[in-house]
This record gives sequence, C-alpha cells and structure tokens, in this order.
Amino acid sequence: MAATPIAVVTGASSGIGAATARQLAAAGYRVVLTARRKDRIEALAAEINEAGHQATAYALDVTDRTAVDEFATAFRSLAVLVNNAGGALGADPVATGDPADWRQMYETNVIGTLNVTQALLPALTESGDGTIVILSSTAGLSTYEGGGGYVAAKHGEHVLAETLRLEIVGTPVRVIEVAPGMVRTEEFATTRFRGDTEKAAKVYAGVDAPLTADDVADTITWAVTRPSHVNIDLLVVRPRAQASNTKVHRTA
Ligand code: 8X3
Repeated sequence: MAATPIAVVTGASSGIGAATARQLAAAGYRVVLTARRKDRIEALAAEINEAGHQATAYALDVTDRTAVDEFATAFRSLAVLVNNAGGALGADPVATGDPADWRQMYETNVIGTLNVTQALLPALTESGDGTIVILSSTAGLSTYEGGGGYVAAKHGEHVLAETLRLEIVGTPVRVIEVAPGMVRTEEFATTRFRGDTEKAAKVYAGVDAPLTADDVADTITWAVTRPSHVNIDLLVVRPRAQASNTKVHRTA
C-alpha cells in the first residue's frame, strides 16, 4: 500500500492556513500543521484526527532558520508544502510608514517562505512529485494607497514563486501561486490594524460576501489535486464584489 502523502501547511493556526489544513486532510493528505501558537495547532490537529483524517502539530516560527532546518530533518520525502504564514502590519502611506513594520512583513512573508521552501525542497524533490504552494495576494500583483510595505512584501513573494519556477523546471516539483483578493478572516485585518476591530470592520463594510478562508482553501486544494503534469502557475481569486485592489462595490 502506498504511504499517505504528507502536506505541510505553515501559518495553520487560523484563517486560510487552518481551512487549508482541514481541506487537504479531507482530500487524503496527512497534514503537518505549523505555526507559532502551539495550543491552536494542537487543537486543530486533534479536531482533524477526530474527524477520521490525519494531522500532527509542530510549533514553528518560519523566520527562525535554525528551527526551520531542524523541522525539515523530519522529512525524507514530502508531497506538498503550503507557504501560508505571513500577513500585514499597518496601512500607512509610504511617507509615514514605520520601517520596522516593513522589515517585519518582509521577514514573515518573504524570508519565512524562503526559509521553509529552501529547507524542504530536497524532500519535495525526493518525493518524485512535489508541489509548493505560495500564498501571495492580489497585493503581490499591483499596488494600492496605504498598501506600502505589505504590497512590497507580497511582490517579493510573487517574484520568489516566479523565479523558483524557472530555476527548478525539469525537476519533479511544481510551484503554484495563489493570489487572493479580499478575504474576511478572523485575524488578517485585526492584526493589520493592531487590534482595532472598528478599523478592521471597515475593510469589509458594505461588501456583499467577501471571500472566506474556506473559499481560498478550496482553491488551493483544487490546484494541489490536479494531475502532476498540470501546473496552475498563478491563480487570482477575488469576491465578485471586487474588480481590482481599489474597485470594490459597497452598499451604502
Ligand atoms: C489581502 C488583500 O487587499 O488586503 O492580501 O491587500 S489586501
């Protein structure tokens, strides 16, 4: 009997990462949940196992290269890596944005993805059929006022995906970039506005059905479960009410 393929999901403690872990587990992967918040991923792993699927939890900060390298030693062969960890901090104009926020967003979104991808690439290659997913954003494709450091970091992730795909062509590993637009999750906007729930709520005010974490997880799971020779290079997914980063239909 063939071994159950393994999928590693970073940032699996909430939102898109948690939803993706649930859906990949239901699709037949043994999921390895990573995030800094151990209690959350342990609870999610227990929930997935109780549902009759397979999950384990491993506390990991993707910006800590030593810890990432140590984590990677557990994998000789790996089917799927979903680089989801990341996020936004602040929505200030370039003129007044805090360089510390820019630096932190670059660290978590770009260097975090780089660390985990580099560390697990040998195992993904060894599997003979590996898939790397990079969760960028529509912010990685064009900018908007106040996007600043987040847009810069997401452009960095987009370039990482495009460059890696060029460099590893001919190996049995594909690189899939999923770029969501407006997704309403429990934490994204609240983290961006440092706990200011009023500001966070305004992001989605009057928008008829922003995407949910499950919508994006569904997209990721679809892309990952295409036949091996099919590479969904870049998939942009937005709610119907959003035509571009700056064109969003809102009811009064
Ligand atoms: C999230 C999309 O518009 O907040 O990555 O930048 S946006």
